[in-house]
Amino acid sequence: MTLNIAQMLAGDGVKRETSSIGLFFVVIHHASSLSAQDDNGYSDPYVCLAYAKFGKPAWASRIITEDLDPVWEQHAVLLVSADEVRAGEQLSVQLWDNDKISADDLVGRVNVPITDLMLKPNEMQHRTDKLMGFEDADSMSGTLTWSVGYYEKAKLNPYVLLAFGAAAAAKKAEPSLADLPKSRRLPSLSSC
Ligand SMILES: [Ca+2]
Repeated sequence: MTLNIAQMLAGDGVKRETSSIGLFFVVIHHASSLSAQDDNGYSDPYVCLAYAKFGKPAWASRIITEDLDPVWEQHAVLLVSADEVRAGEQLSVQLWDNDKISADDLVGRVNVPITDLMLKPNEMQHRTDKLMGFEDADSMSGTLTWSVGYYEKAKLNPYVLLAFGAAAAAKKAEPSLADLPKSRRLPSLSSC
């Protein structure tokens, strides 16, 4: 699997991209023993990712029709900003049953505090979680197997910003920079 993180980020707004501190890379593998939400004894499950408290759904998987053990093997990227950390956000992985003529029904969800996921940056964790309902006390049938990793955003090198004429951004990245002698402000690009 080839990942082009820069390309994935390019689809999002520039403002969010610059205020982000990192990203979650999520792979939705499969679910097992889901509850049947339709009269035919099946569900038509799909997965949504969102921040639990304040976020709108940020990503949705494809819908798999009439399947209680669906396999997705789809990946998604969610940006993380300091706002989410300050708010004590949780990453919410929600399974829904698609319905054509009525509102979709919850099949189950997994909520994980993002600070827990940030404890081990830059590596993927493979996990299988029991599904919960809307309330933490509500148990739903089935499990979700997925992987998640927090990847820190690379810090911009202020010397490179200076070399490209972005003095204000360089000063923001490294406030002491303006005090350096001029000869030290123009390094070769090989110092990146
Ligand atoms: Ca359905």
